[in-house]
Amino acid sequence: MTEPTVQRTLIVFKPDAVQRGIVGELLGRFERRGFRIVALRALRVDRAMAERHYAVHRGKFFFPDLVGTISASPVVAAVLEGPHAIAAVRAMVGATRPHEAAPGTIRGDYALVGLRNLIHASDAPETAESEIALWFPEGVIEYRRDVEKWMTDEGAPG
Ligand code: FUP
Repeated sequence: MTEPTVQRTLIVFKPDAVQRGIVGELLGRFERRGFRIVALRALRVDRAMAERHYAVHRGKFFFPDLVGTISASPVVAAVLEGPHAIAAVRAMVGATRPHEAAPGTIRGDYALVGLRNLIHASDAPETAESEIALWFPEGVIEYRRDVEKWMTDEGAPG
């Protein structure tokens, strides 16, 4: 088989996830799926950082709420790496409006309303690259795990 595209994507567990004490549980979903954690940090987001992160939404009516919500309390950010990571992680996160998110997704299993949607995930290769640079200016680590051959096509027949 042809090797699938390995991508990196940024996820941020927002203040509601940290305050509810479910970051580990949610991060575990991505680990179990097979993604490698290549960066991880807990931090407070100040207004300037929040405004840069949400720059595409600047000017929209909900922009002040977005900035206020993500800077209200600490967050946990991570970079995940794996095949088709950007789309696969977005699918695991679920629809932006939690009441519309499918059961089985993070938002569909844990969230109900708009600004309390627990997690951010990059939505495209360009945004993933710029968001990773914003949240992890020191860069990410590179490694492989021995279990990789049992979780990818690598080493499998065919
Ligand atoms: P998502 O990538 O699913 O988090 O969605 P977006 O990046 O489009 O939106 C970022 C945040 O803006 C979401 F967490 C929810 C919020 N939002 C609103 O509050 N109202 C809207 O109409 C759209 C987004």
